[in-house]
Amino acid sequence: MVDLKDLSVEAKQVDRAKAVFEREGILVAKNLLPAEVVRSVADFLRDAVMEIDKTVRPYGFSLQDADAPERLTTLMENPEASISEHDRHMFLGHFPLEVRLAEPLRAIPRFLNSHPLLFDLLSTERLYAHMPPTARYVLPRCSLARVPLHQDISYNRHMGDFCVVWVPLVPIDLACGGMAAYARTHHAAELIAEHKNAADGWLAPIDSGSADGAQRVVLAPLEPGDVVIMGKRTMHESMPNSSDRMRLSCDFRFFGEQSHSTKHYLDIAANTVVAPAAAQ
Ligand SMILES: O=C(O)CCC(=O)C(=O)O
Ligand SMILES: [Fe+2]
Repeated sequence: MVDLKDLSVEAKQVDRAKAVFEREGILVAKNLLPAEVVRSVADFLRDAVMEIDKTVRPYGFSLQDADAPERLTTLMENPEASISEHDRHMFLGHFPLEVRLAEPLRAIPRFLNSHPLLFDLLSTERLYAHMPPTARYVLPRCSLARVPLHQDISYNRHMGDFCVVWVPLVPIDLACGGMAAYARTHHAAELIAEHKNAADGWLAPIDSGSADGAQRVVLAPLEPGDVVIMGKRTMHESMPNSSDRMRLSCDFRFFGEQSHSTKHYLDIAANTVVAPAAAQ
């Protein structure tokens, strides 16, 4: 049995953190992000949820209603409600592209660029981040909006080696779930059976039988300021939110100078988005 404690290291203990990351393929870096960085991103995303609510209201309800998850499900299953792809994606818990590209989210990569941890984990002197990052909201009592069991490599075949950094922006516990991940799966092959997105936009779940159940760790509790770092092959999935709180999180994919990407990425030190060669 792997326990959350086995994966957790104070962020300032960089050498210990690197040893855990290399051994387990999952690291919970405790107290990595300063409170003001987390707060600024959380406030920005909370305001963005209010904007999403404005798109929902013409359908006769609000994201703040107790039955909002059921109302959203009914709405999206109604063939007569013509909902654009943009809105559908947003109603499934994703923040829209303009939010994900906005400057306030860059506070997180900017801080990480000032801290030794990711440089050490990736053995690099320069840090890059895939653009855009992902940001998600999960409504209270919502079991939709869950990413099925996957490895990030299957969603990011355009990058060489990279690590995933998952950032909770609210306290995560067993009720307000974050993720569960499988330790020591970071050297596994890519396990996806078929590379085709389902109607909900996700790839079909990989078979949990590919890993030993005893290696599964529910990554809770976590405090704002803690981050989860995983390898590109580490198996993981979302947990439901059965609490009366909204879950807010964002996730980034970082790579170093020995790696590459054929899509847009952020050169963090230069604060510049680099476009793929063909698009320049
Ligand atoms: O936020 C989630 O529920 C899933 C996140 C995830 O799969 C990731 O950060 O790679
Ligand atoms: Fe993922």
